[in-house]
Amino acid sequence: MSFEEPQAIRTTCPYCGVGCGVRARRESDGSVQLSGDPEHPSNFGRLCSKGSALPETVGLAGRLLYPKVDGRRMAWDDALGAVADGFTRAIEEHGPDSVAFYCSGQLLTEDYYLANKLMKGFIGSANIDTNSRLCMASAVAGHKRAFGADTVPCTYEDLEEADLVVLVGSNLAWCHPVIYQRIAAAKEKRPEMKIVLIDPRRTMTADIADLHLPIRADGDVALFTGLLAWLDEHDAIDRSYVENHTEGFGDALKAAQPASLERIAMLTGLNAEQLTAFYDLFTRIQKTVTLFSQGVNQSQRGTDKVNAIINYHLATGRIGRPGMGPFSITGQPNAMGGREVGGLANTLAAHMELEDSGHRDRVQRFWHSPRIADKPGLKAVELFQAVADGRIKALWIMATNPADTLPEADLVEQAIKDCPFVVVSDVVNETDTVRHAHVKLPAAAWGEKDGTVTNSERRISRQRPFLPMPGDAQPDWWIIAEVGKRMGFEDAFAYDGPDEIFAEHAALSAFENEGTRDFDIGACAGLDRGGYDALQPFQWPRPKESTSSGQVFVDGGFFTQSGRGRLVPISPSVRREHDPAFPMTLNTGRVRDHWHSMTRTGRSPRLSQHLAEPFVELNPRDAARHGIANADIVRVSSGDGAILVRALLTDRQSPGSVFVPMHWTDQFASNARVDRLVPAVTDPLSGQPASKNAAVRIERFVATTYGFAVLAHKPRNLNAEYWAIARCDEGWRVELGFAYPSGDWRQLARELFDAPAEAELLAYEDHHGGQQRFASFKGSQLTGALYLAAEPVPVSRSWATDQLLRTHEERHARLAVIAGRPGGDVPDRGAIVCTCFGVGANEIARAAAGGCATVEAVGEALQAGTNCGSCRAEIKGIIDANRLQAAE
Ligand SMILES: Nc1nc2c(c(=O)[nH]1)N[C@H]1C(S)=C(S)[C@@H](COP(=O)(O)OP(=O)(O)OC[C@H]3O[C@@H](n4cnc5c(=O)[nH]c(N)nc54)[C@H](O)[C@@H]3O)O[C@H]1N2
Ligand SMILES: Nc1nc2c(c(=O)[nH]1)N[C@H]1C(S)=C(S)[C@@H](COP(=O)(O)OP(=O)(O)OC[C@H]3O[C@@H](n4cnc5c(=O)[nH]c(N)nc54)[C@H](O)[C@@H]3O)O[C@H]1N2
Ligand code: SF4
Ligand SMILES: [Mo]
Repeated sequence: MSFEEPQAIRTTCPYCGVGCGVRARRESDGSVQLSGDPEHPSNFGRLCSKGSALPETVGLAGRLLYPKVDGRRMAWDDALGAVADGFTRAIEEHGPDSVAFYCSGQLLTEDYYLANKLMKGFIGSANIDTNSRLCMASAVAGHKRAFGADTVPCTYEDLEEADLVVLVGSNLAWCHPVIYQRIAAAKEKRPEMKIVLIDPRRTMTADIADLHLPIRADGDVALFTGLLAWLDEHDAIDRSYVENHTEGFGDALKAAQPASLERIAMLTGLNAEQLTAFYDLFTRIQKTVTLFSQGVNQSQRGTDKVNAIINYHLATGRIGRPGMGPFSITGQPNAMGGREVGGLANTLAAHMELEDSGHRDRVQRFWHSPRIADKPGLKAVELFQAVADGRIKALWIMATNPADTLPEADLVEQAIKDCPFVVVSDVVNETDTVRHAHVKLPAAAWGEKDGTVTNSERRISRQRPFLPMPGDAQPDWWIIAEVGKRMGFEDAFAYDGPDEIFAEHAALSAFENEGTRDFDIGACAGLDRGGYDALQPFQWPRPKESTSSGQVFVDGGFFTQSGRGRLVPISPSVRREHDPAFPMTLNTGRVRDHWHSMTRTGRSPRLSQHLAEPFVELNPRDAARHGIANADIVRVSSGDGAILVRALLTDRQSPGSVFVPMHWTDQFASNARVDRLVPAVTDPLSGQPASKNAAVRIERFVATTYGFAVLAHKPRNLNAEYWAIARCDEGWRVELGFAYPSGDWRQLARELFDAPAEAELLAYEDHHGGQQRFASFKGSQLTGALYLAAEPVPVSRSWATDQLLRTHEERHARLAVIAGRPGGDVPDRGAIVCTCFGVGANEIARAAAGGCATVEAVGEALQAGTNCGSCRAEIKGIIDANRLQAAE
């Protein structure tokens, strides 16, 4: 997938926090060519399935192209005036705390800096929070407690150098695939390297793990306080490091008691062998990195989990040295940049503290601002509660989709609907949030926008445009600056480009710093447009006139008052009791090929093939107890609501717990927004919601009829209790479930196919088996096929979607579409595993049965897994399953 690159633009992938460098170019026919940037130090040319499919997501269909006020297209000047007026009026009538911004780690640093400057320095409220509250807030709070600053101590090289990598609450294989691949490659080179995975589910990441601990939800605090006690008992504490560089060790150790293996086993759901296996590895192996993600942060005790991890790293001195440290991996492309500019309601720009009057004074002097917020603002969950109860009169949402992704999503959506003035800046025309905005502002999208992002390892990289801005779209920084100017702050928001904002941000990081604050990129303070355009990826800190290596905490050097790293006393947690009416634990998260609310990945046929509908993963034992079979539709309900999703039975899932992905919204399914079920329980320190441990019950949804359709055009309406829609090549695929026997299936087919009454429908009806099938053609082209059955429709999805790509000249070819199964000469690919080359599970299984015993061999035979490599773990799973089958 490489291409001649002389005119390619070097930019950064807009998805995850790995921050891969990308080379992209727009061809004369408008198509986009793209490959990994071999020179970018985060990925050295690699890309995952999502990064590789970026060209499929940059089309203009569905884009928000013009400003709209109350549904009417407006000129920018009018729309910006409406926003400034709306906010100014609310502030005049109800004070600065009656307005709020809700931002996102998908904004660029420059956008984020300005939003924060406008709210905290000029409006004078700290009611600006971001989706990073749902993502990184516990890590931030934990870092501050331990280090006195929000410093991430590790780099990707540390992961490669480590002899032991502990992955906690991270599905790295799917969520940070390129880091996963870097670790997998390091392990292949040094097979003695050990990997431990701590996750209630046996995810694809377990593929590289030497030890998987299927911990009970939120058992982590007990596991890690137990580790601290064990290290003490086994003389594995680095006494001299503890003495010279830390404080609080004694109290932390005391709080960890009692820490008998029996007790830890009871609290974690693990057995003594599993515990000792892990504790023993950690005791023996010095060079250890603990990488953690949302299984840690998104918890009622998320901050405690973070500190329990940092505690054992401090106690063993395994921090600030190559191959060692606690590593909070970031989710969004610019989660880190958002923290740097003080995007959270309780922080100030450049890693300064809102609650420190000296810091407030300094920032105000630097900004020459008329005022500065003097108390922390509302954190995301509280912020939307304040919207709900009418305290917030004007709300501006930028680059995030809270109606889908905040807990108690139905209440959040209602609050947005009821808010007197809502502005949404987005790149798409219709999301579950955008649909309620009074003012819709079209933002420039990835590929069009220009600025910087900071990845998980504190590396700042440029995003550069290679596409023109379509319609009236404008970059977020420009939109914010124009509103700032119209609110009366002309001078403070007069910028000619993102380069000027970045230089100001860099200057603030160095302003009166003198080494007292971790975040210092003073070396960039004097950057001009040329320097900004040429900026190479670099790691902070990078103070002025320094040759800093970008390393932190070498020999201590923490940012606490004493300069010591602080161990925090944490007691092993007590299990939360669940309501007997909702006996199952709901765990939520991500899949390999979708991104959040799917506004981008949902446009890609390639990415939509891997998992094409919302699902619940459940253990076969739980399924049997509830009379649920594979592919049944399941109702998952909590005290807050209910959703309908497809059953996926797997022993990767522990009994008693189910997993539902966060991705499906009202745009893609009838009723699958999982945050509808998640209660607004938050960590008391960080305010981060506990998105991974809700109490639910499951039951089989009794469908009288199931349907599956492939369609050349997106249907206008879908009327079924259950539906889910996904892109496929040259069309759409739809899953259906009906609670009531409908009358007229033929009519339904016509509506779905958008076929006029006179158009011929090919039909097949088997009343005994309850099967009905319809197809319609335009010339030799299939326009729609609908398969209905009394049970989940047994038609190969990949085969059926392929029919949209074929011509069907002969009548028998058309009848084959109705027959709904591949002809003898066309093998069925099965569910698509390798999205880059469209290789299905059946093809891989056949290759495995035919003698391909390794992922490499399958790659040679089918190309599968040879581009981005994101599917390699799944290919290995199929090879292993084939081996087991052969052995039986
Ligand atoms: N494909 C894809 N990649 C993404 C994203 C995406 O949407 N799609 N989003 C990006 C973003 S913003 C983020 S924040 C990251 C998130 O990346 P991850 O945190 O890796 O992803 P999640 O699937 O949210 O959750 C990780 C794991 O936590 C486990 N877990 C749940 N409860 C517990 C627990 O109590 N203890 C432990 N130890 N583990 C638990 C879950 O079973 C799950 O496998 O991914 C980023 N990358
Ligand atoms: N149950 C549950 N809930 C979760 C999570 C979970 O694991 N479980 N994870 C949480 C986490 S970690 C996160 S990060 C959040 C993510 O949740 P969200 O941020 O709400 O999800 P996205 O779909 O990424 O929303 C981004 C929006 O910004 C728009 N957009 C994209 N680029 C731009 C741009 O350049 N400018 C503007 N103005 N708009 C743009 C997109 O079209 C989209 O509408 O979800 C959280 N919610
Ligand atoms: S790992 Fe994939 S999604 Fe993440 S930055 Fe790299 S290419 Fe993008
Ligand atoms: Mo996130």
